Amino acid sequence: MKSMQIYIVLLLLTVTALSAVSCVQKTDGEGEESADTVQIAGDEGEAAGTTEIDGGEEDGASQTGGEGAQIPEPAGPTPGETAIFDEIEFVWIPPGTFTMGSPQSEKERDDDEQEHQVTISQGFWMGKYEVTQAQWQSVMGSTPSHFKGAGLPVERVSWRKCQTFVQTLNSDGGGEYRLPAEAEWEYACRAGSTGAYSFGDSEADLDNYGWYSANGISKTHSVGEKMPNAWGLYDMHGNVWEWCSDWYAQYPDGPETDPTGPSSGSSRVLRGGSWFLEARDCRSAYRTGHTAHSPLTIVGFRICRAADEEEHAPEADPQ
Ligand SMILES: [Ca+2]
Ligand SMILES: [Ca+2]
Repeated sequence: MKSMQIYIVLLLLTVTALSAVSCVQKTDGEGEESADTVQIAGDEGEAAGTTEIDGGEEDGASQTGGEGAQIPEPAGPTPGETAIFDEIEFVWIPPGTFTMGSPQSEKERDDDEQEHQVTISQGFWMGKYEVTQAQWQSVMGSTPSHFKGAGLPVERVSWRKCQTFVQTLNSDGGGEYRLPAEAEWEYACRAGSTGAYSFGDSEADLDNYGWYSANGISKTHSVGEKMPNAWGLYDMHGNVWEWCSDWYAQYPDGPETDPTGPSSGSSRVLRGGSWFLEARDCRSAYRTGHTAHSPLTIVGFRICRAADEEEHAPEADPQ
């Protein structure tokens, strides 16, 4: 009986050892990723800890160590986890419910920021940075920006041109890209925060997080130079204003789930303020609209990518 137990233990050890070996071998395979493999630093010197994904294949299991996991999300990626799709770096935005808009007590708020509850039912990927001129050049083959520099955010791109950018990326079949809905933008900007800015209410601290009229010295700046928000998104306050997919209008009354704005309108939503604008225009809740065909040197964008099936957390009920 005892020898039988020893035999089973040995058998288990052998199986464990063999699966460990096969796991290591998988890591070497082109484009093949085992469930717990994280490819670190490709030849372009990408940030360590980034999950490299090609052609829409995703393992969704990059382990970042002991921290995180405030939200139990067994199946999907964790909030703030990053991944690269089509050479653009994204951050995972988890599903959740938040208060969109600003309270009456918020300094210098506008009337179009009525507070209402919004639920984002599906996690999604959002661009970690504003789309750069290098990325625009690579997809569109053009250099429309007024300020020149590969690492600068692209500007002088109309809402319609940004749709063409998204459609071009999608036509390559790598994934489902889109502009963020306005609610997704604010939800991601806040990253759980409730103050005027993602870092709190202090205008004085904005200098650490964004380029605006007081520190922007009348130009755009390379993406990612300031501090990110809690989910690792950069330049959500300032640098270039960012197009959202919605028509601009007053918010409807009452709570909403996955809102995408009205079905028609005369201008598209801009969010986050810019190098040209005052601090109040960089607030998380601040919103305005601009005509879809008109490019400006203060306006750029970032894109989102829909989650693959297996990335949805099981709690995220698609209505
Ligand atoms: Ca921005
Ligand atoms: Ca406004």
